[in-house]
Amino acid sequence: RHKFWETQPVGQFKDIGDPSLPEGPIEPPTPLFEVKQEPYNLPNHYEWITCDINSEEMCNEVYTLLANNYVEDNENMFRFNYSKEFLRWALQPPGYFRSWHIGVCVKNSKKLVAFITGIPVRIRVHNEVVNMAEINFLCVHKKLRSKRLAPVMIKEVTRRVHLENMWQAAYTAGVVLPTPIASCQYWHRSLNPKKLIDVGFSRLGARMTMSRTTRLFKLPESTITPGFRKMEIHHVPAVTRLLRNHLNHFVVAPDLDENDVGHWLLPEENVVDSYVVECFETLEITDFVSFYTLPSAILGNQNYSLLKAAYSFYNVSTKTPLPQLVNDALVVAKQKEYDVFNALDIMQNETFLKELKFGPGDGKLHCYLYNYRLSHALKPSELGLVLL
Ligand code: NHW
Ligand code: EN5
Repeated sequence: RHKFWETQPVGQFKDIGDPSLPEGPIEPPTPLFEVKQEPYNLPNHYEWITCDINSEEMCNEVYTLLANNYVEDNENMFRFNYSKEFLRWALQPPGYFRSWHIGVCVKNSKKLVAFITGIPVRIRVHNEVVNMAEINFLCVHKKLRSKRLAPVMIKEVTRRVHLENMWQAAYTAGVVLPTPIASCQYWHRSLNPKKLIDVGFSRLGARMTMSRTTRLFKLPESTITPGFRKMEIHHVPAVTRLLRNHLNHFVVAPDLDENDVGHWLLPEENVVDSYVVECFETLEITDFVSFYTLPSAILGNQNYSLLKAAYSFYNVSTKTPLPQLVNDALVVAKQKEYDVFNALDIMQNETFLKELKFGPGDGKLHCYLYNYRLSHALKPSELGLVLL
């Protein structure tokens, strides 16, 4: 069934539920000098490039490859449209390796036809913190599909991760592979229901009119939580303390320090938005909420070409009830003209999804670890990791 994945150190379907298999690394690290020193072979006429995402030209190439060839929904109506600013942010966290931004291009024309990336991350699994790579943006040009290029790309990124003495990875996908550590569901909260219905993202419910639907999803003009404000750099230590404490409650979660929080959570226009709740008297930070911006291209609609979507990122509530906090994020997203607010059923998100009128989507997101076995799959609520 899985000619490639059967050869890889990942949990295999046949091993599910086998109590004799220990939790932890599947293969031990090999001595660094034994890691293959040369890149894997590509088909004739193609070559590897290491992408400099800071170069305007290279960033454009990557942006265009993904805009035309990256992930679509099951009916090919929408395609993720990561912005260039987003890609720079996603690919250059503290300690990133340029060698993990890998392209394949045509030798003659230098046209980029495939891409895969890794970034370093510390991930805690139960009580153990492991240095891992987060793999994302695997993409093969539509015209080069089903030629077994993806396995070569995965082996090449694995080799380059090994060269940095890292032996585990985390990744997510909409497809089922051997074998998910958690299988999560997308939920969607309409902010602009008329547009969502017009473009086929959602449907008018049974016995619903457009005006009833608009009323159903109406939000207040402004946020209601006292002390709700945009996160600033001086909030980083407090947000880091809150977040580290919060992430301890999950079985798998990133281990973030102040540097990471500064990178991943300081607001950046049209990339990431974060809000803190500052106590009026003590100036203490009691809560925060964040979302990232990932529009989708609307394929083949006369009236609209882009769906503006916000995705719930990391949220922590200690004083403000989580539903109220996220409702304020919905209000902000609506003010900023997002069409939809998306969230997975991970962490404590189930405590607000129904109450805030999110509805289940038709997409799933499966989360995976490479070279690390878990004895049981997690419930989505046990997963504390959000990949972009
Ligand atoms: S998930 C998004 C992936 N990208 C897309 O869906 C974009 C649109 N699709 C494409 O570009 C987020 C192509 O269809 C792709 C496959 C490139 C997906 N993950 O070349 P072939 C990520 O970026 C397996 C992993 O002929 P193709 C996460 C498939 O099962 N494997 O197919 C990426 C089969 O293997 P099998 C996937 O359609 C994580 C083989 O590829 C996959 O032309 C990567 C077929 O290859 C997917 N999403 O290209 C793993 N989709 O065994 C990282 C298909 O079943 C692992 N396949 O025969 C960790 C590495 C680091 C370790 C460090 C220690
Ligand atoms: C790597 N980091 O399928 C990620 N999206 O539900 C890669 N559906 O938008 C993996 N099909 O349900 C990504 N509307 C895997 C996801 C790929 C994209 C995807 C799904 C997630 C999605 C929408 C549109 C469906 C269009 C037809 C959907 C229903 C919304 C409705 C709003 C009102 C309340 C009920 C739900």
